[in-house]
Amino acid sequence: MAETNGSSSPPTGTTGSGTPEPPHAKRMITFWLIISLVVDVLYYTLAGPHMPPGDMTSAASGAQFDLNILMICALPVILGVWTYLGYALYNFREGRPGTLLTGPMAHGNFRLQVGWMVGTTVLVLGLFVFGTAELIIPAGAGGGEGPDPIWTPTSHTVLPIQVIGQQWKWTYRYPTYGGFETTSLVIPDNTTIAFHVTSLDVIHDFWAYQLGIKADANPQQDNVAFTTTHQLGQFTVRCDELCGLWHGAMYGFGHVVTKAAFAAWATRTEAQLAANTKLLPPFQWTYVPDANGADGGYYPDNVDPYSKVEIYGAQKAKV
Ligand SMILES: [Cu+2]
Repeated sequence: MAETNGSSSPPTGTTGSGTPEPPHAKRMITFWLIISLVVDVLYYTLAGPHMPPGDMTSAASGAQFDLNILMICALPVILGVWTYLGYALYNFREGRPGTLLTGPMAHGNFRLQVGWMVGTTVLVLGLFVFGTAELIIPAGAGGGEGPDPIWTPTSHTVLPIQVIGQQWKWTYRYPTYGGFETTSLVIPDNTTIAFHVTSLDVIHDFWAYQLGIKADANPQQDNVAFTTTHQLGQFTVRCDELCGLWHGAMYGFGHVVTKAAFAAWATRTEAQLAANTKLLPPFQWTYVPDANGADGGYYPDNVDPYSKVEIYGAQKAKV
C-alpha cells in the first residue's frame, strides 16, 4: 500500500534483504477490526449511558442515542487513522531489519478505489437516512419546528407551556391554567409538553439542557418544540443566542415534578397570580413588542407613550 520512492517504484513490495513482505494490509485491517469492536462495545456500555444530555425526556434520550450512534461510527474512523499511523511508524521505520524500500502502488488499485467509494457512500447516506428518521420519529427531536409543526407527538394529551424571552429573562405562561405568567418553570413528569417559544424583543434561544430542548425565541413567532418527560428532577435553562449585555444572566433552573405536585402548584399559582394575570395582555401565541412592556406596567404611570391603541392592560395614570 505504501509508496516510498516515487514513480520508479516496482509494482510490488520489495525489501532490502530480498525477503517477501508480510501482508501488512491484512494485519492492519485485522487489528483495526478487533480494536474497533472492543472500543465500540466499551464505549456503548460504559460511556454511552452517561453521555449528554442524559435521559430525562424523550428528546434528551433521543439526542443521547444519536450521539452514541455517531460516536460508534466515528470511533473506527479515528482508530483506523491511528492504527495505520502506529503500524507505519513502527514497521516502516528506518533501520528496521530488512528495510522496506517500496510498497505496491495504491494508485490504480481497483479494490481500494471501489472500497473507498462504497464505504464512504454507505456511511454518508446511512447517516442521512438515520438523521432524518431520528428527526421525524421523536417529533422534531426537541428542536423548534416553527408555528405549524409537521412532526407531532402521538400523545393525545399535550400540555402547552409558553416560553417568553426578553432582555434579559425568561418567563412562562400556562394557557391551560388561566394564562398566568411566572419566572418559575415547573413541568409534570410522564407528560408530553409543547413548548411554545417566543420573544418580546430580540432573538433569544430557549435551551433547557437536560430536557433536550433547544428552540429559537423570535419576536412574533410561535416556535413549537415537543418532548415527553421521563424523570423527576432539576434542569438548567439558558439563553443560547447572544442577545445583549446581560445575555449571560438569562440562566436559571426548572423542575420536573410529579403530576399531582404540578397540578397543585399550577392551581395554587393561578390563584395567587390572578390579580396580576388580569393586568397581562390576553394570552396569545405571540405578542407585539410594546413600549408599555408586555407585563403592562413598565412605565411608572402605566401609560404607553407611543400608542393610544396598544393598551395591553395598562392602567390609567394617577394624576
Ligand atoms: Cu437571550
